[in-house]
Amino acid sequence: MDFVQAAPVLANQYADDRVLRSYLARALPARVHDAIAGDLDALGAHAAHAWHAARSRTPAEPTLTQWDAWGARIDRIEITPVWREGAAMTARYGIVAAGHDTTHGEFARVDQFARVYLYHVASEFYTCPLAMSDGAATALKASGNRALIERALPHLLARDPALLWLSGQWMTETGGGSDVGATETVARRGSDGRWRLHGRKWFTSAVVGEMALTLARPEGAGDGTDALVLFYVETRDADGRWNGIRIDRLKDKLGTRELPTAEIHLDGALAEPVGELAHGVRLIAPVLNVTRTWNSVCALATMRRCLALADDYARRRHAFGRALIEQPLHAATLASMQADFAAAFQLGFFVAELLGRSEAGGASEDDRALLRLLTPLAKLWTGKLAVRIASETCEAFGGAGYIENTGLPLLLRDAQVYPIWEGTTNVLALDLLRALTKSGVAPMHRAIDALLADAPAPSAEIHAALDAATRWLDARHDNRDALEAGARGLAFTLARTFAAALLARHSVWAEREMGDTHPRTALASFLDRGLSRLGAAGMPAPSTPPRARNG
Ligand code: MFK
Repeated sequence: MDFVQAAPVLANQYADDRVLRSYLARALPARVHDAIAGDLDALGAHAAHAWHAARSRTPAEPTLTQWDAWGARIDRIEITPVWREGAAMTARYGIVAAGHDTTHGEFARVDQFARVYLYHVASEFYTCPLAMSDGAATALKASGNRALIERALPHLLARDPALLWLSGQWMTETGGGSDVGATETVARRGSDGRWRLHGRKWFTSAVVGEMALTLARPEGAGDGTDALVLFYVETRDADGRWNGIRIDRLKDKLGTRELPTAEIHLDGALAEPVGELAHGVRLIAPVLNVTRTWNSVCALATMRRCLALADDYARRRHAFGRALIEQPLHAATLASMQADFAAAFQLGFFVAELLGRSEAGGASEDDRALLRLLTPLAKLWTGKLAVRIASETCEAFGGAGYIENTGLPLLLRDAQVYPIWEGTTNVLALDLLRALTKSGVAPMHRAIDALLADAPAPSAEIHAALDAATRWLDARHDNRDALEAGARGLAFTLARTFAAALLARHSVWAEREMGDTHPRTALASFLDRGLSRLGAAGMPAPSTPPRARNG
């Protein structure tokens, strides 16, 4: 008989996830934990079932039909079977609604992001429009626009699939991906007093949504970011026809191929300003910060999926006379991936805690400053880490990791979106500098002092890394080019340092309350690789542009 290798098996992804369960046991009061555990268990079972179901069918992709048989422009998008289940799953488990539900007070966001984390991979990136819907709900609330709040929020936060709306966030244009100030879409106000939008949006994820928030420049307004206005658009009119929107094509992407990301033209789309007729980026910032937190949590979900598969496989696969997990080098490789994940998990969910506390009105000034500082840090670090862990996971399966229908290459391709979506690593490192100009690094010092109060062992190393980052910043405070050139190294150092402090605090709790030494082991492995990344990837800024070779 030819040998046939057994495939990896996923267990219930809630029951089997020590890091998630241990975190929730510490972070949530028992009453909240008990209230949500049933839903988390069901989502964990769904995650395992969906993984195995996906391996036994041909992958599906959305399709666009632009014309009907008679030549009428219809722009109909057929979504995939998993996406067709998305509204029911979202409504049933409150994947968006839970974050805005006041029942659990400041813990609403931890509750919600635990759901997002368990649902994400199984959803086949249905979480992307959910992230934007959550961002839109958050931005509309912040705008105080009563009419739009009353119109859209009952749909965005619906727990009935028939009422649920998805929202897009249309920012990216051909001339402005990161540089949103280069937006060319024009807003014209007609004699009827209504605004209509004209222009091309180049990356509109979730064009199948019922609404979108988008930026446009009123005709005659000046250049740059400040003149942009935030508009609310409903994608279809009362008869179900497109609202002055043409779908040019669906993107041919490296990954996230179940997600219908489109290029569109706005050709007189009726729109309503969300707030003042300027400062649109400031008004859309709540969307950015919420979707960046979704990005972090979804990156964590991919890491966890990779580790669950690699760990299971390492127990099934034998080579050189023993299971892979018994091979010291393979075990050490998996352990270091697990340690990075355990630290990043603490950071991603700490941001969720801060967001929930801030929205419930219980945040201190330091909490708000930390939320602003840690949101880009968590996003940029988890994005990069997900790609590295997905790549290592493919390698941990040897040749099988390179074979499409194992599902493993998909994890790697999909992971590559995390460092790109919602701001690249560099954009986020620069956003960290923007946030530091407001609060400085002092809130991080105070928070780390508090986190380490009970965790004496690694505290010197963590304090030393934060002090070095502070000195690095002080030495460059009047040299913008040097600050920008080293912003990545600074960002990775601060992310790793804060995550280490969070993991240190958690490890003390886990050992004392649960007799669980796993977090302490993870922390030791994480610290082994050092916290500082100052100077890494910080290429000096050229003082003059490099000269063309033959020029
Ligand atoms: C499954 C995972 C879920 C993920 C969902 C994925 C959906 C995917 C769809 C997309 O990828 S959508 C496109 C994402 N695009 C970006 O993220 C844009 C990247 N560019 C930036 O983030 C720039 O930093 C930004 C456009 C926000 C700002 O650039 P500017 O033109 O240099 O703006 P400026 O003048 O610094 O800031 C304007 C105002 O916004 C300032 O406020 P004030 O007017 O009060 O001074 C800033 O402080 C404020 N601001 C900017 N970023 C902020 C912010 N405020 C709070 N938080 C921030 N992050």
